[in-house]
Amino acid sequence: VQIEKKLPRALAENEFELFYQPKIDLATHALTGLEALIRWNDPEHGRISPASFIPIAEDSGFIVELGEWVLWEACRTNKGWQDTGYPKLPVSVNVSAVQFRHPQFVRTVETVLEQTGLEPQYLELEVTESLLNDPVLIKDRLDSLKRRGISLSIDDFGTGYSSIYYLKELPLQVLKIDRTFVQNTPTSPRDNSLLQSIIQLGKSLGLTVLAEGVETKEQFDFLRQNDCDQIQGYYYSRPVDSATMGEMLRISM
Ligand code: G
Ligand code: G
Ligand code: MN
Ligand code: NA
Repeated sequence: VQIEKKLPRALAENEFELFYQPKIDLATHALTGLEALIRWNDPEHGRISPASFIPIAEDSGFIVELGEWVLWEACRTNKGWQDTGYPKLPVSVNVSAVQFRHPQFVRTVETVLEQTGLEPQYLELEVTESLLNDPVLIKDRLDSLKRRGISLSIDDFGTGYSSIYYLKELPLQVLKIDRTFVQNTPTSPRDNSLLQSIIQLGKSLGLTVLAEGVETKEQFDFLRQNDCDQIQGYYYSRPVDSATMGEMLRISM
């Protein structure tokens, strides 16, 4: 109740900020993209994790407005980096199911791209498996985003409930393996073979496979040896603020 009431004012007062975490190609070690992750700088309590306020914003419906702000901010910032002359990379934005189901969602995405001037291939949307249980609505919407050139990822893969049928039928490009499947590799043989199977599943479906939560060199090497395409995780970089991200882009040239 407390947080729910504070969210709209926090947005008006500019208390939200986007951090960015790089995605890395396993074969070349090159930067392949950035994930935008929201942070709340509360003047009273300091930095509050999205894990504690996103579910509240989803319940109250405020996520629609907050999610729109995230889209604007991520696209505007990415366009700014491109205009500075930094390498052009896609930025990915997490989209909650409530936000994705909103009738104006596709229109909002189009408006943001038009107004910021960011080309659609530089925006990627991350949706979770829970969304896939509404296949009719979802397929239409994913199709129209795909037609516009926006890339779509399935986030936290393995933690929700997904039907292989929908993974096959829906226009998705990237499968992001949840970090719980990575954390015990390569020391747990059981987890190793599970992770190998998920990578193979993703590849069989023609998807780019990214492993989340990679923290060690051993995990990195294991994933590379097992055909995973990309990683994200503390091993390469924590999520960083936009100034730090800009600096990482600059030195990557
Ligand atoms: O960044 P972090 O480690 O703390 O993220 C915690 C959770 O919050 C993750 O599940 C992440 O997907 C989610 N999250 C972060 N930023 C956003 C956002 O902009 N929109 C939505 N819907 N979820 C986000
Ligand atoms: O749900 P989603 O995958 O969007 O959320 C990403 C979350 O994972 C963010 O909270 C981010 O801070 C966190 N994260 C990113 N890299 C690592 C990592 O290497 N280890 C752990 N434990 N968390 C990570
Ligand atoms: Mn994500
Ligand atoms: Na995830």
